[in-house]
Amino acid sequence: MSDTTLSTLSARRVWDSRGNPTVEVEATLADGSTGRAMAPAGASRGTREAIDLRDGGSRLGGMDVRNAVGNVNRLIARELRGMDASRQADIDSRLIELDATPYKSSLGGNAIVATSMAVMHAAASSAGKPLWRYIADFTGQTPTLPLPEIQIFGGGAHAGRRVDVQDFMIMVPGASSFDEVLEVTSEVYRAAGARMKAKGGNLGVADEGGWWPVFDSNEEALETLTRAIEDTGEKPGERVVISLDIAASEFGSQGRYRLALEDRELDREQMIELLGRWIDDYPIASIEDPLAEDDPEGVIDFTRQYGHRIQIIGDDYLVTNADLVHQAADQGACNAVLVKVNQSGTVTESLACLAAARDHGYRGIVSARSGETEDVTICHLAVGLDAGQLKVGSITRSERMAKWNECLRIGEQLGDNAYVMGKPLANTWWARQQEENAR
Ligand code: 2PG
Ligand code: MG
Repeated sequence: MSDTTLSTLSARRVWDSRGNPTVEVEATLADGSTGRAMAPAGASRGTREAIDLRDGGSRLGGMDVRNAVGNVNRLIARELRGMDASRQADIDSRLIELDATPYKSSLGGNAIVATSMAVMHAAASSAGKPLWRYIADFTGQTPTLPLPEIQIFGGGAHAGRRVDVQDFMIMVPGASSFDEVLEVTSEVYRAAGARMKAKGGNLGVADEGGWWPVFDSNEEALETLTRAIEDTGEKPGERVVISLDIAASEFGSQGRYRLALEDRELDREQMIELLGRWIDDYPIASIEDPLAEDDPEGVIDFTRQYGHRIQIIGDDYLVTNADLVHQAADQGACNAVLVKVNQSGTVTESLACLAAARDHGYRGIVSARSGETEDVTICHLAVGLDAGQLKVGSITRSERMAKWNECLRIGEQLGDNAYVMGKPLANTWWARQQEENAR
């Protein structure tokens, strides 16, 4: 007989993909079921996202999490004990109430998100279901595999600001299976590596496993990526498209954008014009955070001009916040939202964000952080919520591959429902290209 009463919660310090400490939580229920989850950590963070509790001081760059771990082991464990783990919304409300700050800075976003996810894992285990199935059942969604966005070149805050743009990624909406997406991506990654090698110098990788960006301009990276796609025998824009995360808040504010690599400063209009030129010249289907989070005017203007042509994702701009998604929809900013559980801080708030996106016809992209672990919870969320897309970083490094490989396993469990490719990108550059080709 399953008894989903939460009996114990315990946290430990573990380490993430950047060698920084992070929080792992284990939840145990009265029936003996257990669940475990780890907090990821961002480098390019929105100002309105949940704040991780770090100890400060000189050790470990001030990044230690002893206090956050202590908060779980003492306060959170005591306060949540006896609650029903199958009532995720109640668990998360209690966490929010206990923290009582706008950005979860008192108990720590890291302590809270690991707890929220660990409890969900334990409840799924008690129900005898894989997590994706448990999530689909309690949200009423049809589980489907997401379309991956996979990084080929890293940049911005993930590569010592060697180039301004943060993520140069590809999507393979024309693939017929998740496995085919990974195969095509691996070929493009190799081809891009060969091009970098041919330029001379040593090959390195950025934080999320994409090639280290040794370029003289942002556009050279775009050009190289397009050529790398061609090197694999693909016609860019047909089966394979480009997706960018500009992460513009990292180099822009107050409507001004400083491109350090090219040593020039653009105003809002010039920045939009530059992105527009890229959209015209390259097979770009999606752009994330095209303008800074403090530049709603720019984001709205960009969406008005290009929202019918490409997917425009709000990450730092919307910080996985349902209210901000409603507001963006009212104002005509973005047409998609990045969903990072640790940005909102709890599973329930992330679900609310995706529900808000659905209300407005915005697409949802579940996303990892640049500081990651082997935790694969987000794969199950993307599948169970039928989010449509998943962004995890590159196709190297095990904290990334753990997630892509988990999707392959889930795909086998899903059987016929495993096919979702193409659906989330209707109306994009790629879709229009397909229509034109068909004519
Ligand atoms: C982003 C993420 C992942 P970070 O900006 O989308 O690429 O980066 O986790 O550093 O915020
Ligand atoms: Mg981003």
